[in-house]
Amino acid sequence: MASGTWEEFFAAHLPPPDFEDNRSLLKEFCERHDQYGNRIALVTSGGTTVPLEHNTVRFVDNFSAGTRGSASAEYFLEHGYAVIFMHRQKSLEPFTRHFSGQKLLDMLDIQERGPNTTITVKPDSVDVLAPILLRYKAAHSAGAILHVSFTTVSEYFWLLRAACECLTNLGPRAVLYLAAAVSDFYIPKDRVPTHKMQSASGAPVIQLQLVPKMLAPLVNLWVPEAYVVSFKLETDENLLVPKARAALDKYKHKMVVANLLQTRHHRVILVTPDETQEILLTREEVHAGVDIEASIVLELVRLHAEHLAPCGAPPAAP
Ligand code: 9Z3
Repeated sequence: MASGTWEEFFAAHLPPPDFEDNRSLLKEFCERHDQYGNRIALVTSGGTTVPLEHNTVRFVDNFSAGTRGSASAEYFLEHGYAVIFMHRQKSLEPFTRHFSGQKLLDMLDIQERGPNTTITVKPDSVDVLAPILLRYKAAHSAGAILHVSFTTVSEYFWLLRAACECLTNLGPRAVLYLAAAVSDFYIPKDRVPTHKMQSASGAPVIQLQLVPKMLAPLVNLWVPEAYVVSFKLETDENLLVPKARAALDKYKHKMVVANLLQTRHHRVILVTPDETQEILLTREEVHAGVDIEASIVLELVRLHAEHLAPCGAPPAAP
């Protein structure tokens, strides 16, 4: 089934309730960093949902834990970029990603002596916690990171377009790193029931419609000068590079990071108009907890600097 246009999608879906607040935050953040000539990376992260009911009990989800986006955001900060971290609510976030589950509580000791309770970090955990805490504090006290969150696919698109509108003034200093796993399908609003679907009514027949490809207006209209990087997720190796290259040919942006669901944490392929470059972690590196995102972002920062060089911009901060 053919998809509607992106204009029709925005016309049919109201902006989320917190949209104006987020738009003001994005505007302030971009204007402040633009003033200083900083580079900004918009990192999208996590999966979008497609609600099956307006009062949503059930939804279709896109797979993504937010590992790629949250780790990459940290590396962009390390390279001197300001970061807009646009993420699925409750997916992994920069810095706190290191302490998911019970990890943080396991690092603490508690002593109860009479009315005084003291909580301390276990001596052998200080070495783990300190460097992360320092980087976290530095990023936040410098106002270098802004978090905005989405849940549904339409919330994602409203935020993405608003972020682009604010980033467009930065021209080529803006990087868009679109790692979020975005649904290709949705249910048109007028076919979504208000209340929870009842099993007594029998098995529901749900027809999904194609989401319009937002990369086209994004690259051509919203941020025509930005350095745009999209991600291609496949499960079949044979489709991976051909589909990544097809996307690059179609949308004419700067890079597609291609990855397979099964191997995404230790292998990616960077596809640019000029080359196809594989990044592969060794077994030892995986074991030692090396983030593949460090290498992806390093290469991206290098290419972005090359792209900026003709504009006379200084190289990225180390
Ligand atoms: C990705 O391919 C990301 O690398 C992952 C990261 C979602 C695999 P995790 O968050 O996983 O570390 O668990 N993102 C893009 C997925 C996507 O929706 N791509 C679209 C497609 O493949 C194009 S924009 O068609």
